[in-house]
Amino acid sequence: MDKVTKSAGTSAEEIIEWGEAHHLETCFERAEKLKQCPIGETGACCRVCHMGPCRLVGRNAEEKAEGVCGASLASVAARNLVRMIAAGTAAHSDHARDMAMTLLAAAEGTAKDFRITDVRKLYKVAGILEIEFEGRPVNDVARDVALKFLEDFGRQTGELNYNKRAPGKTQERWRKWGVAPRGIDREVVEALHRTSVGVDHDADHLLAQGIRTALADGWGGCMISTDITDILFGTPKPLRAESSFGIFKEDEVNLVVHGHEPTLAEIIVDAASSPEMIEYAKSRGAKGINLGGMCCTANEVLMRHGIPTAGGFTNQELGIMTGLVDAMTVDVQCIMPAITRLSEKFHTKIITTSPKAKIPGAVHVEYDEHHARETAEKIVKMAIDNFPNRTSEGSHITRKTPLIAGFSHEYIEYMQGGKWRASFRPLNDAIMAGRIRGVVGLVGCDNPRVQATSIHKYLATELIKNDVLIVSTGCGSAACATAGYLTPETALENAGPGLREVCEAIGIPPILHLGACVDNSRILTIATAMAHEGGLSDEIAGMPAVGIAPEWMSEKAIAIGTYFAASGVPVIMGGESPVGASREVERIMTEVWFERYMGALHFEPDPEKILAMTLDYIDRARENLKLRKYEPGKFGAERVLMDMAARRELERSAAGAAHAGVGGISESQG
Ligand code: SF4
Ligand code: MSK
Repeated sequence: MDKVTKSAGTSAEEIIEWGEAHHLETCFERAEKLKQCPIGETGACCRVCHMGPCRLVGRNAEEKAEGVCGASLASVAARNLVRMIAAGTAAHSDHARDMAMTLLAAAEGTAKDFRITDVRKLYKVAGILEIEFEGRPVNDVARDVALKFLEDFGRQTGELNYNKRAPGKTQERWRKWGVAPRGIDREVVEALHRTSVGVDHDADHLLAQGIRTALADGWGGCMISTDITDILFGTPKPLRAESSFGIFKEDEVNLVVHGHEPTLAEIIVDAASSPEMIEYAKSRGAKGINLGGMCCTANEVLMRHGIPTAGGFTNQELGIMTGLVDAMTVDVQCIMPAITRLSEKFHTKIITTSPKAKIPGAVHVEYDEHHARETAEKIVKMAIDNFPNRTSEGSHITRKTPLIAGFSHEYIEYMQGGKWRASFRPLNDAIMAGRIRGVVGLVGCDNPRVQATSIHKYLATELIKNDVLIVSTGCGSAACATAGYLTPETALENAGPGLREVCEAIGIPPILHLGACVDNSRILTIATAMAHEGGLSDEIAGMPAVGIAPEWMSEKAIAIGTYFAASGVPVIMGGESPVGASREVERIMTEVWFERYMGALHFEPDPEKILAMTLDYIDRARENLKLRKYEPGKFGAERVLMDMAARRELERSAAGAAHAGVGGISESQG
């Protein structure tokens, strides 16, 4: 795919061009100026000790090259990958730890601004963790859940609590190959130990620890984080919202929440809508307060409150260049330090909030869960006070696109049968009948090294045309949102005949936005539910399902890709392979992992090849499961899907429907 423009987003590209005309540099120019080191890019550089860095290059490097210590290219490349997995796992899991600490503080009454919002989800989680909940005070149950989760971080032996959520056969594979994760911190520490100078030198053995660490991320850190966030702030259900740069308002205070952690952002949502704050904003000349999001903090508040999103990773500098952002709070992960330098050219205040992350040039307002409201109000006031400093500088883009987000595991189950018949049966049936060819998780970052968001858009378009249902998270969702793909109309216009029928019957888009990066855990539990439902594979492995992160850039994406591969999903990552220097490591991650787990981790820069590989994996899985051969427009017999009206009718007639915790699409509060 030619890189025609820097971004495939129309508004993004307009801002980039405006910035170039005004001599403002962004990641796009820096990516052009700063070429990747070809040795490091392919995993052939080792710098774990000071006899190096050793660059293992040259003809026949695989057979001959060795570092000063004698390390082979395979062990160097494997070590590099395992270190990426460890860092990605640490990022998600440290976030999860903070969520568990917040849940504990809320349950014990020391974090007075937080409470249990979704008691039903709390009870569901308590049930999985084998914690008694019937007849007990909610906060007691929440405290026990938080403590049980915290055990997962420091456990030395045994297995993570949530390993048992995976299908039995998936667990058996992990035990057979010795990769069932024990404790989250233990796996990260052991990965770092084994990849330090002079320890583990067997590529396959090293990569097995990579898998164990990544599984601690997926079935540990990510899943814990998703569940606690749902318990504290509510399990998402579909809502309408908006995306792109037109979400910023000329006459209101624009405050952006950026990063990954939802805790402070949730309280900011509340504070910004308080009458006192709105009155204060008016006293400073604004008509109101407009909250917007960026990256995954955006996804968190979008999923639960419909707060509009300005987009994903590569949009963060562009948002500032609209000239309309009065303040941007940043917590942790995927925050470009360049935003503080750029903000100096505008009036935007960058506010760091995490005790773990400071950026030179930013104002630091430290958050802790015991004083959340105080901190949130201080930040909202700072944004308001900065509104009068706004000048006419900026690109002032007004275009925005509608979207529907908020598809949790629970809602997807509900939408297939209502409260009383919630199940994954209709989805499995639709796959078996060939109406839906397969399912793809289209996830991960957007990246200035390619035409940003273009590969997400290309694959989304082609996959739904081929009757593939897409579930998306993170900046992949933002890419689809800003392109206008997260609406039911997209199914009518672009989806193949089978997928279109399913989407029309249920009233859903063909791309379901499941949340932030940590919410990839929702895909794991959905795949597990499909396995339990029957008719397809009885484990995650063997499903007509593929994971794709076409523009990934973060170490977290490598951890995510690896935990999907080890859970039984073939995964294709875009871009050049970070272990491309070693054929042996690539062989292990594809052939050996496929034999053991029926998952694989491929790296493929060509979007057309990614598409072909994906459809091939799906069709081969269908064949192995002896499902009807996929033919567009030709379907086998299947049960009739309940449409929204039929579902409502069923609920009306059922006793106790008033207590239903999920329902139809609601309007955003954003
Ligand atoms: Fe070089 Fe070995 Fe040190 Fe790596 S560990 S930098 S290969 S000497
Ligand atoms: S924010 S990890 S750029 S998806 Fe979750 Fe986006 Fe990738 Fe960060």
